[in-house]
Amino acid sequence: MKLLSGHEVIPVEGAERERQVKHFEAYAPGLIRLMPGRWLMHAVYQEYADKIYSFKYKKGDVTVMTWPKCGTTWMQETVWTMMKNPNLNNPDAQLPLCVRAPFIELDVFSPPPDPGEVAPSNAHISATLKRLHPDEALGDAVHVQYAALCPSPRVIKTHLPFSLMSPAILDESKVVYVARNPKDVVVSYHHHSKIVKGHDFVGTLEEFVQYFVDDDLMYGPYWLHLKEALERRNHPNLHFMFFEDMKANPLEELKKLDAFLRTNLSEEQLGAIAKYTSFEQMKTRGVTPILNFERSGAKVDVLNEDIAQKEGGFLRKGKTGDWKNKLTPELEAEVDKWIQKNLNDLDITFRY
Ligand code: PPS
Repeated sequence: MKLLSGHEVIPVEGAERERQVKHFEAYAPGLIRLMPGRWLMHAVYQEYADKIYSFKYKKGDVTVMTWPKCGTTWMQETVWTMMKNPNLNNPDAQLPLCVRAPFIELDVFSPPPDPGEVAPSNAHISATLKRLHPDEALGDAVHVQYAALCPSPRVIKTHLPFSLMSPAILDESKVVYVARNPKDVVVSYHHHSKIVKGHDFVGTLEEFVQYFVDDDLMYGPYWLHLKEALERRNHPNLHFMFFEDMKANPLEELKKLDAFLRTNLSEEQLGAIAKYTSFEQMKTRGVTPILNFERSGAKVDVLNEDIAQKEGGFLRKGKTGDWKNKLTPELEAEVDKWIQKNLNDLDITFRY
């Protein structure tokens, strides 16, 4: 099967599938590779891929694009606040993040249990859709449909690389791309894959690191994702930034974002937004990457609660350099070797 993006869909089979399902118990329904690129996705992605690729962006829309665990949620909240809540008094700020800033490929992680049905974890999105657009029949890609119906300017989240998104995205709208030190990414993604039932990772950190350096994690490969963004770095509608810079000096980064987004905020407003979007304040408000189930009161079972209680939830630590507490010297050497091999062709350096 060929996607509109030109990628060939190759089912993951045999020993590779067995290995993945042994370590990621939630991948039993099937995985696919998209060629070229070897992008790894849930098999169900092929049902949504063309809708995502054909999505019509409008002037003013901003997509926050990152590889998983590079700071999407932080930047979604920051960009949404700068654009829609600059004085921190918009009551819509209480709504779950994915209602305010749709996660365009979230259908892949919450497909309908049966045709015509809505996954319980999508109930709030379909309810919002029905409330705002009572005459609109619900389609099978609820999140794409919801994103399409949200009024512009929209803030949209994706972890997909440029090559799987509309080729017009940068000409018709803006993209904020966030890169993060891969050592912190692998530690954060390991935690995420254990707590989120959509992955259900049951292996060791050593095994997880091996998946990372072999480009075998969901949404992989990390370097190609980054490379596709760096190739577009000079496009005026792309803002490329680092998690580490945002952590070290949020006000400076917000000033750059302000110029990019043309939000024209004062230093005082930006300072207040930097505090409002700090790790501590976002954690207190319960702003999570996927859904605010706790706050919406929905009983949806997406987290392995015991692990989340013991080791932290979605907003785990929010630090730079936490890998130093997690990676053994052997694992660090393994990741360093992989970084050296791949950084050679890219004109960037990572802090920490
Ligand atoms: S996801 O699930 O892939 O969308 O995750 P993503 O949002 O991209 O990245 C999650 C990591 O970002 C941290 N985070 C923050 N750090 C600092 N400040 C703020 N405000 C903030 N918000 C989220 C989050 O804690 C994850 O990193 P780790 O290292 O696991 O704490």
